Amino acid sequence: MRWPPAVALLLATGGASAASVNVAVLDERGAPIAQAVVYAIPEGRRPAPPVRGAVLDQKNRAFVPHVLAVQTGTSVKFPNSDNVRHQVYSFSPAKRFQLPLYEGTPAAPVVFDKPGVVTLGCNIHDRMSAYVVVVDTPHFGETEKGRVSLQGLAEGRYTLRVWYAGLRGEAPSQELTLGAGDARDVQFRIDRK
Ligand SMILES: [Cu+2]
Repeated sequence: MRWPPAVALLLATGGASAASVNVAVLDERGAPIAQAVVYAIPEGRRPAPPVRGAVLDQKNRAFVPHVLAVQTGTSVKFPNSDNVRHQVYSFSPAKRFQLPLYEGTPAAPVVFDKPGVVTLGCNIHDRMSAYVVVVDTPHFGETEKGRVSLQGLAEGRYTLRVWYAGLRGEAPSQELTLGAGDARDVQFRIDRK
């Protein structure tokens, strides 16, 4: 399960000195980019491994959510909430796998052990697609109306990156140095043409 942001913040920091970054992700005309994953990689510090798993469900012949961000090393469960069988697969270099054809819950979760974007499909339903965005940090979030807030960050230097479905080339990035208690506003303007 995933904790709501407020709870996750308390678990991550337990204190008032944590910094936060409010990120806007906009296209070349200033329109918000939805379902963009924003993540902050700490510089010179190796984040603790993930303690929680994640779930990518299959409902009404679609993956839910369509974009799932996880920290490297996270195990993801793939329940099937439909009454038709699905067969989940990926050919992406960051994680190649194929689950057996199944209903209900498959025997074991899939561990995403390398960073990168993993594109998922279903062998039975060509139109089903999803992305697991595997990042080397516990500090990530997904934009809603082009905005996302990363909270509970320790002070230090970070590289902030953005990924969204359809991105061509390298993930846009910005360097950031956070002091204790900082609340920073950052904007990405991405030319989508
Ligand atoms: Cu399917």
